[in-house]
Amino acid sequence: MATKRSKKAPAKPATNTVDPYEVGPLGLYQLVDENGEEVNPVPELPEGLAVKLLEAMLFQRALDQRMLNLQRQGRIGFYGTAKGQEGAALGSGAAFEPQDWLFPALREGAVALWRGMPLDQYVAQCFGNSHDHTKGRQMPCHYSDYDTKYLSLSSPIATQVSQAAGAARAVQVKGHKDVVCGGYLGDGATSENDFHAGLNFAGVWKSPVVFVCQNNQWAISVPLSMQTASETLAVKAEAYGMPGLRVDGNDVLACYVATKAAIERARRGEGPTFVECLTYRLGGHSSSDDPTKYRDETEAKKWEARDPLIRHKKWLVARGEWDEERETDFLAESGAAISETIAKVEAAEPLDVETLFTDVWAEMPAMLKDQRDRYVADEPV
Ligand SMILES: Cc1ncc(C[n+]2csc(CCOP(=O)(O)OP(=O)(O)O)c2C)c(N)n1
Ligand SMILES: [Mg+2]
Repeated sequence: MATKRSKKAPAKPATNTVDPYEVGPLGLYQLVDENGEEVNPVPELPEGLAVKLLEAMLFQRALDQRMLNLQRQGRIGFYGTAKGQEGAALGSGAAFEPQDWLFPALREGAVALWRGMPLDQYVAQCFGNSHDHTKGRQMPCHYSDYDTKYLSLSSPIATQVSQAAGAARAVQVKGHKDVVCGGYLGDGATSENDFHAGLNFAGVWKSPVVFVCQNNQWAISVPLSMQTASETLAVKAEAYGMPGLRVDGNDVLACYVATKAAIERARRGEGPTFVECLTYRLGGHSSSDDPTKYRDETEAKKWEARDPLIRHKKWLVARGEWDEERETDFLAESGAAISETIAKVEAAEPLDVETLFTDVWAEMPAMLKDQRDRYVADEPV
């Protein structure tokens, strides 16, 4: 279990910090508590990372609200926010390196931006117009960016687990020693066949993969208590012959450090790890959902007090690395950048329907060519 330390003790070097692997699947690895105070020494972090993480979380919260507004105004068709889960998504996502391949679920769009996918592509994917480099072929929130090795979410839940496991095996077969794959999933996904198949396969092959489960305690209207009788989700990993880590998902630094440890282990050739980030979905499942129909809002209020943004901000303010003025400026700049991007992207032309016929085959088969030609000539297809 995590050990307590005096509030005033200075951050110690990495060697003196608690090892997330020692905390294990039944404990809860935590560095910073709800008051922004260190319960375990925060190891030395890359220069500027902690501030960058706060900025990314603030940016994502602002972006999510704007995108949800667009959906409410009928300007995009669907949206799923990460509200309350920014720490789990960004803390884990920031731990991967540019050469790693990520297979995200619904709430990791912030990680695509973190890895360098341009904001206009994020917004354009939700509009699905001619500015979208994925050509409107996916429903919103299915960002995909080859340059940053961030692959499109497949809507069937838990497919990310088997996809990441398969990609990690391919990495081994091809002998790409320095590459790790990351597969994201939710708590609900742990009841799917792909979860079993993916973890089993990765365990057997000791593949370089890290599974990150954002346990937000709800799978649309199904609570965690109806999802599993296991004590934790992390403990399930042991049955597949891999370690399971359980982390406070609203502690962005704990998520970063634990995921980093898992990635480094995989990179050393020591095999997969399953990381459960315990968090809470503060908003609805998606723009199609109203959580007040099935959950007690006092529960959500309790988790609002554990907001990952507030906690991390308190930690940074106490260290003199953040203040209200800086935040006001940052939010004003972010809001302006988001508005400018939305205006630019929304103005793009709709996609030409002819694009439906391209990029499916290396060489278009005669039957498809015929259908396209008849479509263009306005004849029955
Ligand atoms: C195989 C499959 N079954 C059902 C659905 C419908 N569905 C979409 S999201 C979801 C719940 C997902 O819950 P969880 O895995 O906890 O992820 P969260 O949305 O909470 O992040 C369900 C049942 C689906 N997309 N795929
Ligand atoms: Mg869930």
